[in-house]
Amino acid sequence: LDFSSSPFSRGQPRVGVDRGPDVIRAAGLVHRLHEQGCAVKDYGNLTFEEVVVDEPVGAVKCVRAVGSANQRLSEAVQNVKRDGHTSVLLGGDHSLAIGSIHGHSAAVGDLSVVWVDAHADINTPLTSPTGNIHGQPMSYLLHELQSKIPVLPNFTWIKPCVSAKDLVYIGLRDVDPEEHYILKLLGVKVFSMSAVDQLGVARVMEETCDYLSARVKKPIHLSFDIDAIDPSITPATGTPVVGGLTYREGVYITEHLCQTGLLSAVDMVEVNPLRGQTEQEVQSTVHTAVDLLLGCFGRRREGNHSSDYILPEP
Ligand code: 5AB
Ligand code: MN
Ligand code: MN
Ligand code: MN
Repeated sequence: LDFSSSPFSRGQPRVGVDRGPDVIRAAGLVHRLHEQGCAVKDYGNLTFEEVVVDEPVGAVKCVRAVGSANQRLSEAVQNVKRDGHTSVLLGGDHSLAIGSIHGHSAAVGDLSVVWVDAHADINTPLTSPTGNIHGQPMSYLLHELQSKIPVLPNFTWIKPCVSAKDLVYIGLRDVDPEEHYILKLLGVKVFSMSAVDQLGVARVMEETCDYLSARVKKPIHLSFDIDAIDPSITPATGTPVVGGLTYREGVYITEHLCQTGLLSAVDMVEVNPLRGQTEQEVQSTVHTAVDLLLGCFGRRREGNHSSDYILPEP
């Protein structure tokens, strides 16, 4: 596994989400992955060009900064994938999925994307109610929306690289009307929180993987927004929404995707330590993010042991 972490927050207005990578590291992520037998290379935090003048373009905020940071990130992810490793992105806000998914696809070709989030993040620059790019990343990446995206400064390098049929959402419960229209128009597979309630998480994951591997088995990109989990467990995030996934449902999703053997890149985004009311709220959020990542890379709740373990003789 190779980490690209991106202390980047300009895809949304709240301070602190740029500190996500550092608090996730401080919780011992790399050490715990080592302990479970993963070879981990941590590239440290990417540094981004400072964009001083970044006036809104139409209603969209921080376009130039988001565009240039994601271009940098895309190159980093491409290098990781060309070296044959699994890419892990620690964010930062969810606008970083643009560079992460773009870079992943540029290196390996067609992908399946599993987007776990309270939100669909599929507003176009022209439908966005807030102008925040963390609510828009999927719109830049989908082939089917290409004709709806205006030319934006520092965004011209982005090539749409995901087909609507290769995208599955899990956990949605706060979808803008324009986003709902787009999801229906493109026929995107969505497991909202209602579907999770109805089917249970095990069936949701079975159907997700059946759906994605119906044609060919493509590498999976998991983009996990921590606000998918219920804010009673992960309150330290910028746009919490009640009624989310339980800790166990979240971990089950990661265990299941790990077992497909197809997990090729993972984003863990929107952890914002400054949004916790107490240290306990921050720790609960960060530890959940760590456990979700451990689940992606082999941790099982039944227990694990290495294949060369030998029982000690008396
Ligand atoms: B997040 C909203 N749909 O477009 C918008 O946290 C919220 O990455 C986006 O999922 C939330 O601004 C973005 C209202
Ligand atoms: Mn979200
Ligand atoms: Mn998101
Ligand atoms: Mn959020």
